[in-house]
Amino acid sequence: MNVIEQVTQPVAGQRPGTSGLRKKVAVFQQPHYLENFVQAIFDSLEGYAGKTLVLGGDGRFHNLAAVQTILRMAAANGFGRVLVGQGGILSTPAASCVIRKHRAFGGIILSASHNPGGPDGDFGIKYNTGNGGPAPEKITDAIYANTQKIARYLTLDAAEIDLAPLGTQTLGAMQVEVIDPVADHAELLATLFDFERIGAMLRRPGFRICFDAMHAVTGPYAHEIFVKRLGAPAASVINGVPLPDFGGGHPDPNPTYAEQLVQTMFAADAPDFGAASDGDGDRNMIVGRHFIVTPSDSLAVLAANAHLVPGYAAGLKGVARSMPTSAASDRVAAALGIASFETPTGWKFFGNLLDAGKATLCGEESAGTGSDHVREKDGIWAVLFWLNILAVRGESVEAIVRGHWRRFGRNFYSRHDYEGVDSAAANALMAHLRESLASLPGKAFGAETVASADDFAYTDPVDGSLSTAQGIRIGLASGSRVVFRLSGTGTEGATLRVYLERFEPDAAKHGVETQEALAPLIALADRLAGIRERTGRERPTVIT
Ligand code: VG1
Ligand code: CO
Repeated sequence: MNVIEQVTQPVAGQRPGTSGLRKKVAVFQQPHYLENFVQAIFDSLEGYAGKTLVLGGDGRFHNLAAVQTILRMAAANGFGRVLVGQGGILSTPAASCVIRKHRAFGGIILSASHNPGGPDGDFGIKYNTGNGGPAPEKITDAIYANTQKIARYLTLDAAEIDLAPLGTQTLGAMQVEVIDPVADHAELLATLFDFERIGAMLRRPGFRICFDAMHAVTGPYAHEIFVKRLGAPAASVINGVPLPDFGGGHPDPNPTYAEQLVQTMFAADAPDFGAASDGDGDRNMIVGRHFIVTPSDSLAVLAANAHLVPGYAAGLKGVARSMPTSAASDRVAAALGIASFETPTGWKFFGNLLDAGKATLCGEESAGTGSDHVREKDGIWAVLFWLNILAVRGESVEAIVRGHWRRFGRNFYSRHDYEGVDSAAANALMAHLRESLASLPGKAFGAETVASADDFAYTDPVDGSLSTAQGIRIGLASGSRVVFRLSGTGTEGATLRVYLERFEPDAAKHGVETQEALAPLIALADRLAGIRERTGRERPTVIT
């Protein structure tokens, strides 16, 4: 079988964002586009000859073609073995688990996560290192630099691999092992949670759950774990068949896009517990009967109840959250006497803290929670964590969250997204904020006074690396805050994210509706940044 050295030239715009490279499918289908990026990944690595690569994706349109391309390139570049999920499928947390368990050199995950799929949708690719986590900025910067000077890539003149049967095939000198995408992950999760107790709860007549896989990758994982292993009725999983276009939906588990789940959970005969996950299975949305749990609160509740869960009963080393995530988990960490960390947005920043044993739980306001069991956020893990807590405490989701607020106070929190905004207008808005930072402290806006204003910069406490320009933070004298960021995962125009947070210690005021509780902050954010004027939008596209 012949290795082909294909001449190519750089394509502009292959800089990885918050989580890998994401573009429209049509962009990825251009000649050499995917190949250039994959070769740029390999060229940024050293010492992989003869080693194992993990490969899989969320099953979206173009997944299968991309898997075949990458298999040929991995063989031509000298990998010894590829572990590929059956049918080209691996959820992001499962890929992380497989990399770690089989001590692979690294892995390539094909996903644009929560972005829509299909021929007109998005595709994505990212590289994870041997710890199972997303490549740190040092590597993504090197990949990007390689894409700008690439002149050739290596591939193989070979037939396609059959991804249906489990087992080993050869491709040139390389072995391709088609693996069960669910088995390793399910086995790991079973070591962390009390499956007996959760199973007993799920099989109890009268207790019902609804898990919405959104026609994305978690369908098979949910069937295996919730239905087969834990004994929940099959009807507990909805939209459980992965589809290349996610059934035309937007696989982002939030109150806007997970409409069917929200309707189910707010019906008169709603189940006791509801959840959803995203395209690649790393996010989670938790819903009680008539009650939505915000992701920031979810992280705090998991931390406060971790001692009830077998895998975490020995205690947490620390809790880490991304900067825009609410400080609710910090309050729990303080009460537990453990460290809390504030990192930039994106899971890659948690890797060092987890590897160094500084943090056990991590979370982001964007519906991502995870732990040191893998190096990615993990949707099914978060659902099992909640189910374990429910099984032990025997209370409703709502009662647990309200009790949490009474004990720790409530961090009212919301994120307002303005999607598909004109890029120039969004950049101008951010530039204007950056320019005004120095003049803001001391300024009064109605009842609020600005106490601090900066552009978040993060020095990694483990390797000392510095990441700058990670979001504008406006801290108010009252303790409330507003954060502005531009999304790094979109493929069309810009998405402005405005994060709003206010702490309320008084339990008598915890029942106020969130948007109402945050109304003065919402108005302040608009005055500070000129959102409506600059974007031409009267209101956000999505509120979470
Ligand atoms: C978003 C979220 C961020 C998350 C990232 C990847 O990034 O805000 O918290 O880590 O998506 O999640 P951004 O740059 O668009 O704000 V996933 O599930 O799409 O891989
Ligand atoms: Co995701």
